[in-house]
Amino acid sequence: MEKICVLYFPNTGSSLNWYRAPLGFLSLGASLEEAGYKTVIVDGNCGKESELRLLSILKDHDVIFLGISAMTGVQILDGLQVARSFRELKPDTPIIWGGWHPTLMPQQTIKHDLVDIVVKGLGEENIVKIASCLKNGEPLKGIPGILYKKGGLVEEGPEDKLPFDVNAFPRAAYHLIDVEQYITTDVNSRTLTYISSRGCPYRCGFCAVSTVYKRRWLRQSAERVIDDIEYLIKTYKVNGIRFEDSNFFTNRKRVRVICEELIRRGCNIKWSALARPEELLKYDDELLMLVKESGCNQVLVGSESGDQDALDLITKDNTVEDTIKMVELCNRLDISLLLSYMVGLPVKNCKDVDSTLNVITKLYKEYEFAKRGHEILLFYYTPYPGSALYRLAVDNGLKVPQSFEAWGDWTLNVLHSPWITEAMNKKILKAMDNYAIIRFYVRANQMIFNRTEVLVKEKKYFLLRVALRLINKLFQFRIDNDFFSFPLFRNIYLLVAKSPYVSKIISKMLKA
Ligand code: B12
Ligand code: SF4
Repeated sequence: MEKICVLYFPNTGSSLNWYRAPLGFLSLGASLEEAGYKTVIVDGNCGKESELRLLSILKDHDVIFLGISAMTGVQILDGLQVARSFRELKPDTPIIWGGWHPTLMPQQTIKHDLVDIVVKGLGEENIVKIASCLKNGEPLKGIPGILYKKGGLVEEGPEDKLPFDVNAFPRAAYHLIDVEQYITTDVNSRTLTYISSRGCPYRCGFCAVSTVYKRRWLRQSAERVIDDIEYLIKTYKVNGIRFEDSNFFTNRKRVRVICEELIRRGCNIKWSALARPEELLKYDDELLMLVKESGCNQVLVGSESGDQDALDLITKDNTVEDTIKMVELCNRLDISLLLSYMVGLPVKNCKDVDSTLNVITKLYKEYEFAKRGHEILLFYYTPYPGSALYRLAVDNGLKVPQSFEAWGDWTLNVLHSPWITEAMNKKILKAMDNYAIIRFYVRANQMIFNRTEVLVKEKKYFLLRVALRLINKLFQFRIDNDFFSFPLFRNIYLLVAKSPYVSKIISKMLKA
């Protein structure tokens, strides 16, 4: 029987709209395949079938290892559940954990019974070395960036160095997943996710990226990026790319070549990417027009807070005004925006809450958010391991989980800031509710009217169109008048968001 490597990407507990390809595993899978190892990826986000698929694969194959990825939070719990079943089926096969959480808390992670090896940081090179040792029955000694158990003790390999050239990694192995399951209508009717760089040169105090990547930004060349995108267009008929880079716009020269080549090669796609406002604000008009012309139709910004003291505390190196200027810029370019904010930072008198809610209200009212399809996400500040602010919070008495498993409950939807009063929290929850309703209307508006030309033309959806137009008028009235009580449409939102039947019909319609 052929020996295979199995990679399991645990369920993230996210809604349908956040459905993305497991890019880390596509990259690991490509490296393993290049080295001659047959690799299977199972994604726990693809419904009940993934569990059955995993079981049948395990029954029919000899497995070299099971690899599991985990961000801090619910992925740990789903990953452990799968690891438990795996251990029963294949008690002698090692279970390797990697990804953000094991990288940030390796010592605690390796202590768990269902963890045999921890890989820290980028896994492309070490996973191949581990596969080779396991397949040939050789010791793991000397492999950099890993922790493993031997005779009941934990051994650690030498410090791993960050790779200097991510271009050397083979192209992400999209063929290892059923790509159709990951096509969304995010930025165009057939949108797929892709990443063109790793890491980030900035130093935001709440974020672990700068810790893991030591403030380095590892980028693929513009040529490599365009070749990959052309491949995705040709192979999967993709017409939209969502770049998952922490910062896409950092290097102007690279952005220019990517945009020029997208146009020159006639790629004809729409795309979205993450940006820091002050980076884009420095672009000249000609480059901005190129960005727009090459298909950029959405920019995602971590605005984080509407309070300057909070932004300074998290060393965002950005101002509240930068976000507002960014909104003005995107309105001028007709590019939609997704702004992400958080409240509950450890600032004096919790003043970040009011300032942030005020800025969001101002943006909704004064900058045509609904009409332009701009969206705002509001989260609680959640201290994540590996960040400077986390260390500060722990020093100041923050109670953090004491085991790998316990980190499974650490999510953005739970308030972790003891300094937020109950009254203040009520206000935040109400705002979160209102923004969720607003986001639903903005999205429905965008998807039905702007992104799916077919639907707009089809007569049979006439009534749906009229209904949505009316809902949108009402919703603008609500924003303008701060009127969110009587949440009739919230129920519609919940019905659409939660009912698998309704969301199935909607996604079918949108893909039509
Ligand atoms: C896409 C994404 C998501 C998607 C994930 C779905 C998917 N299919 O990928 C969604 C939207 C669901 C998501 C949710 C969340 N995310 Co997120 N997400 C990202 C993002 C933007 C890209 C991830 C990615 O694809 N990277 C590209 C691949 C190539 O890199 P990689 O995943 O790191 O994988 C490499 C290594 O980590 C390693 N590796 C990974 N897994 C494994 C497993 C094994 C066995 C081995 C050997 C190696 C290995 O090798 C891979 C190749 O080098 C990153 C930021 C970023 N740019 O990386 C944030 C990021 C990972 N998310 C983060 C956070 C905080 C979250 C959320 C908590 C909240 C939020 N606001 O998004 C939730 C958590 C959900 C949960 N607990 O389950 C943090 C992670 C912090 C942490 N401590 O975990 C990041 C770094 C963002 C940040 N700047 O803080 N996220
Ligand atoms: S929040 Fe974004 S810009 Fe700031 S360090 Fe993290 S990845 Fe970089």
